[in-house]
Amino acid sequence: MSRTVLRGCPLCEAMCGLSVTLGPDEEVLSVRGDPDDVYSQGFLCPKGASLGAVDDDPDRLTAPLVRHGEAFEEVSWDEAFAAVRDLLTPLLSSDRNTVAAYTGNPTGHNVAFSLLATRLARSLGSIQNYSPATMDQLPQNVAAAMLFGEPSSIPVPDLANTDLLVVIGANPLVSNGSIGAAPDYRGHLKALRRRKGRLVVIDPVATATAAVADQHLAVRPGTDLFLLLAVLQVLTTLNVTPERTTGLAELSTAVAAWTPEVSSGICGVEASLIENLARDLLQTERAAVYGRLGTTLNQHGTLTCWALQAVNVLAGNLDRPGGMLFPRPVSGGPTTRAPRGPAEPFTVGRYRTRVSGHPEVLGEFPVAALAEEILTPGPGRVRGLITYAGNPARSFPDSARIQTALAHLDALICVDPYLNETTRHAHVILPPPGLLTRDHFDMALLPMGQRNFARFSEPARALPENALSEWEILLRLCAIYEGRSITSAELETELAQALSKSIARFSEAQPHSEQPSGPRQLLDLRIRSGPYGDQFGHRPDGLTLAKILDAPHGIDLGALQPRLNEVVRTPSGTIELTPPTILATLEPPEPGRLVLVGRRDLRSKNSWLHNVSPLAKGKDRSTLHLSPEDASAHGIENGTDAVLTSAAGQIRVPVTITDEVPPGVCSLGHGWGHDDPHARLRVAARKPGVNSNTLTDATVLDPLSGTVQMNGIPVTIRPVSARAEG
Ligand SMILES: Nc1nc2c(c(=O)[nH]1)N[C@H]1C(S)=C(S)[C@@H](COP(=O)(O)OP(=O)(O)OC[C@H]3O[C@@H](n4cnc5c(=O)[nH]c(N)nc54)[C@H](O)[C@@H]3O)O[C@H]1N2
Ligand SMILES: Nc1nc2c(c(=O)[nH]1)N[C@H]1C(S)=C(S)[C@@H](COP(=O)(O)OP(=O)(O)OC[C@H]3O[C@@H](n4cnc5c(=O)[nH]c(N)nc54)[C@H](O)[C@@H]3O)O[C@H]1N2
Ligand code: SF4
Ligand SMILES: [Mo]
Repeated sequence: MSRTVLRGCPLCEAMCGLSVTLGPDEEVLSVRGDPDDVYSQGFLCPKGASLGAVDDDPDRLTAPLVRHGEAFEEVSWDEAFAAVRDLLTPLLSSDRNTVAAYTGNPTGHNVAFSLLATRLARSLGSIQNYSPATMDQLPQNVAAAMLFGEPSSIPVPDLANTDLLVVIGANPLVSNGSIGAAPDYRGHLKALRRRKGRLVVIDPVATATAAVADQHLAVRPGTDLFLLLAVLQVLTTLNVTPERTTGLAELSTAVAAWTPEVSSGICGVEASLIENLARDLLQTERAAVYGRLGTTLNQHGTLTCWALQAVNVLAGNLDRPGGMLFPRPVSGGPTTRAPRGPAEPFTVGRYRTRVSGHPEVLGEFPVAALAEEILTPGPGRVRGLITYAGNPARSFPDSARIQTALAHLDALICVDPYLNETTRHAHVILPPPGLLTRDHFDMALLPMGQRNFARFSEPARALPENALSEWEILLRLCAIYEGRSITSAELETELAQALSKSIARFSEAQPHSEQPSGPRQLLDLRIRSGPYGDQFGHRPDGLTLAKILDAPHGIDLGALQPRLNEVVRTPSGTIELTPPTILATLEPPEPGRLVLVGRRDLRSKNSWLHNVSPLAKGKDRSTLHLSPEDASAHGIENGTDAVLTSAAGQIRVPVTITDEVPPGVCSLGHGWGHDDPHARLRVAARKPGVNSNTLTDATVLDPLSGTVQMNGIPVTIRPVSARAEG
């Protein structure tokens, strides 16, 4: 007998609702889009369709591993946690800051982690916190904090209603979008065209998204800030009167010199096109400017994100239907309830890294600093590292150095299902069970969705014998960090009590949960006290987790609505447009160099889906895209190898010649290079690809957020044949 289970997809930010059919032996027979899903209405992509294969990958670890020399031994969970305790306790009891934590990307798709993140960090009690934010969206968070007073308040484009969508440095037809993702992005763009709306893509590369755009502006890498300053300059000359703002006069002064003519010389986009863009944004009632990694991963990331949102504000497109809107997440968030007191100005640098003195930003240090924190001798040197769902050996800048650092640790504990390029250095690997065995709720992603909705998925499969849920693994780690012999059940009770106490501070009702224990209890408390919640009986029609559980296709909570009054949390109570002083000393990037930018692939997710057979099929995806002009200037032929050199390192990579990249720009995806003989990724090793982060320089950062420049890396290129071997 087969049975069908509905599940939220945990593989990207689009949050599709899937329908998984299992056979009598719990084998996955099919994965389809759930046509009745309130959010995704049947959409699915090749990754979602492979969800069963992801879980059934024979290389997935099923028992904890402890390393002795180069060899790993399978051990029991008790033995594994005893090993973790023995490794960490001496470090933690002498200096807690000698143990660092890195929280990788998949934790954002994991409700256990979302609910436990704060406690894990508090239990560890170390300032050494790292995450992909400093190679992803931290510039957007810092810009949101500067403008709106709350770092998590990043608005998303209202795709369903906009008439002019400007996409800067994002490729949603491949990435499915991010911080504004959507199931069936292509369908949204087709609908935009049907209602006579326009799509403008600003990207150095003629991407899949640029290919369907009405206009593609091929900006020079790393110069979007200058283009956006010119858009602001034009807008300030058009007598705009943005509501609820301060600092417009200071902004006008700061951008006065950045006319379209001046900026055009830097960004390579014609002055008249910049001028028209500004006017169109102002004149189109429903217009949205949206940016992602092409705007963040450069030396001016924060200023670029600040300028982008300032354009939305000045053109009257923020907090408007069809413009940029702030979702209202069902499990609540920093702006879904009244403020607790007067707003504090946004500050960074409460503490700094030991070696280079990088300031803390939103409680984290730059990933670019971790290697030197481990490798530089002296008091306080990082000697222990815990990774939760991360692969620094492939995702971090300057791969050679971070790999040396990983090998140098006295304690590396990895919560990860694979023996990969990072975890091969681990002293202990704690593997969570498959994605289908866990509760799924997109707690971290609902604040970035296209509609407000709620969907909770129960496990599709039972937990295998001897497996420990990720929730349980994390609770047991908390107890070790805290040096307590406390059971997981006791810790759960503590967590629920602490959450109830904090809810009681803003709720008149008596917080209590109808869910017995575990993640569901905490989630129920959040939902009931959240913006649609039943407020523990005060609003009987409101939501509880039980009601959401009864609606496996999801509960639609409506289109995104204006909510600026709730969102703005600055000390002045207005959107603060005064530009940061650093704007006065801007240096454009050096022109005329060949630069490397990143590229994503539909059947991939950063570094970790390359071992899943159905997703690994097809031709080699890890090739360097090079323009015909640059190829012929350097004597490089299609399909041959070239040697690419940067300040950080050198790689040998096969070349695909394509006019999708303009002269002066080449592109290569990250997360490849599955050639480590100590990893156990048998499928990925057949097509290992090349690790682009060998070339990423860990010393070039956006000073306001500590985010590393991963796009626009200066490189030189030569054919392999120019010297005998690369
Ligand atoms: N299939 C797939 N989907 C994914 C992922 C994946 O690995 N694979 N990863 C997920 C993750 S973690 C994230 S954060 C998101 C990222 O989502 P996106 O940001 O949409 O993804 P990218 O493909 O990196 O898009 C960045 C774009 O910026 C362009 N670019 C580079 N430099 C510049 C520049 O200086 N200026 C401008 N204007 N553009 C520039 C690049 O050419 C590229 O098209 O995707 C998520 N979705
Ligand atoms: N050059 C360059 N580098 C980049 C980027 C770029 O555009 N260019 N993008 C950056 C961005 S946006 C991001 S988000 C980072 C991603 O950086 P990371 O998060 O470090 O890298 P991933 O490849 O996503 O690694 C995910 C790890 O989690 C494990 N994993 C998967 N599912 C689970 C699970 O359910 N539980 C646990 N415990 N583990 C799991 C996988 O086995 C893998 O080891 O990479 C960054 N690096
Ligand atoms: S688009 Fe994203 S959420 Fe939807 S099926 Fe694909 S990977 Fe899953
Ligand atoms: Mo990311």
